[in-house]
Amino acid sequence: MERYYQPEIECASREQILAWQNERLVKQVKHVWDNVPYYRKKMEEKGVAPEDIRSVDDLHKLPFLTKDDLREAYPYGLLAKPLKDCVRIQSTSGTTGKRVVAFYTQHDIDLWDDCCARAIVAAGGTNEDVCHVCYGYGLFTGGPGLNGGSHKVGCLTLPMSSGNTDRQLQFMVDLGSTILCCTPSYAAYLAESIHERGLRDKIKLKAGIFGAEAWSEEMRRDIEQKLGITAYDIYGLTEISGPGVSFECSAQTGMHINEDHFIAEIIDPVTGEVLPEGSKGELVFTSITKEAFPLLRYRTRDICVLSREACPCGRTHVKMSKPMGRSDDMLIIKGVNVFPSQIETVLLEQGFTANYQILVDRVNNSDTLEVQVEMTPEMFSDQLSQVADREKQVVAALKSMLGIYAKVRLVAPKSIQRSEGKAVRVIDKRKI
Ligand code: DLL
Repeated sequence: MERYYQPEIECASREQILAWQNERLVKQVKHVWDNVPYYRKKMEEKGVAPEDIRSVDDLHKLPFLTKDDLREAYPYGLLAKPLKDCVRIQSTSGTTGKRVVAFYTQHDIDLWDDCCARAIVAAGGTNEDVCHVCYGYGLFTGGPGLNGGSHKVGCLTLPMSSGNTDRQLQFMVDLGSTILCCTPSYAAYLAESIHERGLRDKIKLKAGIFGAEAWSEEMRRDIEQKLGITAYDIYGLTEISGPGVSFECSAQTGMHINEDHFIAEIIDPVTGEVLPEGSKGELVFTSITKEAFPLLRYRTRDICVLSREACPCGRTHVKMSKPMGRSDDMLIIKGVNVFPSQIETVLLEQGFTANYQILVDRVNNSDTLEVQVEMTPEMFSDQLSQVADREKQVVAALKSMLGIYAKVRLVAPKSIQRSEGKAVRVIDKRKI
């Protein structure tokens, strides 16, 4: 059995990590200045030149990049290498506006594969594993990223892509998949289907690597228990490469950011001010090793906390908490900030599964919030009065978590559409 593991990098001292970051940052700023006129102009407007950036301490002097910049510069405006040196593009789904495209040289793909390999190893993966990848393949980074990582680890890789649940389950059983990679909502759906078909004893899964969308600790426990696996979180975004920017280890208390490739900062999402370590705020990344699409100080919109507490796994790279939601996902209902993840936590604590939908509307100039959640089959066979009592309990629990009233509708099992990729859980009719 071989383990693809790089303790000299992943467990390096803080001094060593900083030395890598300082050296690579200086080089990267020069590369961008020389090759990306769009960013050079932004630096000039801020009165900063490459000589001003001598170490990570100078990072705050650089201008931010946002998704709007990426859209404005679409498609080639932020490219830092000639097209002849690029071998791949990937793209965001474009659900919140014009698509964003990211470019990769072969070197960039190798580094990305490496980051995903680290995630698979941290989940216990070795060359004896059968890695079942049902993130979407194609423009979405999920499938290609985990596929590349799985190859590096030497797993037998099943490039399933998403959808066709019957075929997923057949291959899972026939080929003895041991590691499952998909979105947590699809994992929950697969778990439900395995249970219904009585396949639990026929599957050999031991670990899951789930990410690309927010999921709560309660949902983790639910999936772990239903599939009999350990479920690990993985985070990333197309702009910064894709999955594997950070990943969870056996401690399951946050995701190690691959600091030899990415420098993370936490800023106040309103003022842009850099916040001290341990503060909650918006995550900003600077990629220091990418060649084709090297973004400096990219604002992710993801809200989280960074921690440098020693990790029992021995890895020394900084950990980020699960994103507590995106600053642009946050709903403002009757003037109150509501994150969908808070609602999910309440529902799972109350014994429901993650099959729910949040409907927001405005009636007579006042915001309304309705949460529809599926009953489990056991709840569905309860007396009507018990269902009404349960509804009241959820209303009270939501009121206590959010501070506002939410109408709750318990709906029949299987009545909310299942997701094979990222789940659409919020319908905000105020925006339609
Ligand atoms: O979702 C990349 C990815 C693929 C990550 C597979 C993990 C696994 P995008 O489609 O560009 O890329 O979406 C990026 O998804 O800014 C977060 O808001 C959200 N996101 C990604 N991973 C997580 C996670 C991929 N583990 C956006 N928890 C990010 C919560 C996540 N949100």
